[in-house]
Amino acid sequence: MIPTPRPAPAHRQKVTIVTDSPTPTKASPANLAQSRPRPTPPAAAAARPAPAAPAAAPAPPVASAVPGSAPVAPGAGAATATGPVASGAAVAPETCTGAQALVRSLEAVGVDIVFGIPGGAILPAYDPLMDSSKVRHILVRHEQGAGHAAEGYAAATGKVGVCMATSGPGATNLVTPIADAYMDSVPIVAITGQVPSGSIGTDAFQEADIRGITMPITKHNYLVTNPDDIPRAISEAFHIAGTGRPGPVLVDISKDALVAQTTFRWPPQVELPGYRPVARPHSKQIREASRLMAEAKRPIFYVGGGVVRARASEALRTLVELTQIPLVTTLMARGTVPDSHPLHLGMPGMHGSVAAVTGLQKSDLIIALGARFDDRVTGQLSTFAPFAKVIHADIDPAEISKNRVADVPIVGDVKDVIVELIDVITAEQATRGGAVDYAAWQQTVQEWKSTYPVGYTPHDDGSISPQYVIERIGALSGPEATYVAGVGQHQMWAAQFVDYSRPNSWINSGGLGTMGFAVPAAMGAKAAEPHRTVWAIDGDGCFQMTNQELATCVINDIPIKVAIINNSSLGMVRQWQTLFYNERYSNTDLHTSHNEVRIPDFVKLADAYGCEGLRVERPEDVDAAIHKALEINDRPVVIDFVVHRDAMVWPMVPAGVSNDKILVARGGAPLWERED
Ligand SMILES: Cc1ncc(C[n+]2csc(CCOP(=O)(O)OP(=O)(O)O)c2C)c(N)n1
Ligand SMILES: [Mg+2]
Repeated sequence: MIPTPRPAPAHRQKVTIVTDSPTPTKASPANLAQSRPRPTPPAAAAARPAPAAPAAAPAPPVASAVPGSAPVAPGAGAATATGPVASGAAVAPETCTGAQALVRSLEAVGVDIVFGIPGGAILPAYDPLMDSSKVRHILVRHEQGAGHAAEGYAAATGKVGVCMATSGPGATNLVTPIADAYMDSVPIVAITGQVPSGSIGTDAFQEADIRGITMPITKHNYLVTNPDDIPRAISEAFHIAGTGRPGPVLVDISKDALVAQTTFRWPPQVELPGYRPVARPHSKQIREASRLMAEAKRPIFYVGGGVVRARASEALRTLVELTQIPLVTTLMARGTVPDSHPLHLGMPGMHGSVAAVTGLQKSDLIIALGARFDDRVTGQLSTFAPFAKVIHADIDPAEISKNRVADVPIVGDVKDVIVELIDVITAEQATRGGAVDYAAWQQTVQEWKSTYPVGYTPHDDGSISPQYVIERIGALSGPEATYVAGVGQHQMWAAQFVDYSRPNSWINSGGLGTMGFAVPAAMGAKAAEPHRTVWAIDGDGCFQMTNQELATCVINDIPIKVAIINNSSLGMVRQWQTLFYNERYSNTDLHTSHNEVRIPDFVKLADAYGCEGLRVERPEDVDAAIHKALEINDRPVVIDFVVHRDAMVWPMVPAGVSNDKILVARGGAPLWERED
């Protein structure tokens, strides 16, 4: 049976709240965008449009709470279904500027680091920021760096990351990281200055309708023009970003609101009547899921990034032990269950392991936990896992049955889902007198795993295999390190050849695939967790997009380690040209290492920034360079690993093709049993 995919629902979990935005004076496209109705998710109580909030919210004497949510520690709980609401101690009302109210609000929600760059419209906020003893501002070199750093901070800790920029170009430079955070459900709050409210809609200097621009790529966004609204907007923004399905929230504040006098009151009254992100999983659905698991002969856990965001890894490991069902972890979920676990089949998808891809493909029951049936996982959707029934658990109802119809949909925090499954299955096992026996299936997947391990063939010309470099970085740095990747071949190798066993130890740009993610995101992760070794495993192409943040790292004492996997080309694109464009290498040559041409010379560049720069060109020197990098902790280290430029990422399912057609090498498909 091949399931028919349903059309995608309108949109995922979003919040619509109207603030006291001024009436635009001009019908510019931007203004029209601002007033366009937002798509409403289907049947999602969490995303029902909320009524307009009053212009100025009266301050209650105690912490207000969003209905259905419980207060938790400030800044904490990115993935909890309930989360921080107007957290922080109540303070006596005090007269101050809107800018001071902003800084006090950030302090009150527990912000410790803001990544940003000042400019005209946000300038008033930077003055009181200088006096804050709680909020450390890290001056980046490009706003994109601020946004990815906020993402790295959030992904490493689970807390909400914060970035700040001025209006116009400052704000538009944040668009890529905001989109990135939206795709990967990363909780960040972006604060931008806006031109004075009286000038909005006039094409004023550095005016851009950033609220309109980011409407489709934020979970929610605000334009605040009344200083009295600043504490509420900040409080709500952090709550929305960090609860339910996490995501980015933008708070755009007009300059006059920052400059004007207000009375700062904390906690503010939160006005989110339509936002109820928590749904406890339905017990009937849990029982139904457990029944399908007991009946299945070839079940498999399809574990996605939602499990990481929900901090559900421990619970998941218990569920896996209890059921003895094999599992796969997606690109976003690496580390949720140790790669070394015998039931772990690896990563599914376009560059997944044969066992993981085929495990899903041949299963009769997929238990999807915090995963979204992304096209990179399913391949050609109509031929994906044709024999499987689907249990799909996700906190965002819009994800369920979006790409693949779920037989048992479960809306809820995936941690609750897992815990409740454990309870029900434990009780069932007690009644039945033991676990369901999946021995035949376990043996089958083990055979795939041992016959087709993810591996590579070293080149025999004395050059370095990129996979070897990454394997050694992982082996010598260990599971407590954090590994952040750019986008391209090196990203896939970093997902394949480092052994992950800790959730949050692997940070990458999965959904958007943003080149330039690694250096700034590693900076954010290291600033958040200075005690950890943080590697940016980057491509020579990606590195050239955001390496300016090495200056930020040097000046702010954020000693990340960068491994440039230098194949002198836009390797992933080149790989496609090799395979699908007759080896016609149109515009993929970067001239960063081959034929002794080094534009730029990464070692000199590292040196110019004040980093330690090293170059490695022979396999026998790889370990020594990694050891040296691990010993240097007073400045960033950049290693230019010059690798073979024709190495390719395998296995591969070509785009748009059935996962049955997985290739382990060029022209090489696995040899299946005849009946398969
Ligand atoms: C901002 C952006 N532009 C373009 C692309 C398309 N793209 C995907 S991978 C890739 C090549 C990356 O080159 P490099 O960083 O050297 O990594 P490699 O594949 O060589 O390891 C390109 C251009 C992208 N993902 N992001
Ligand atoms: Mg490259």
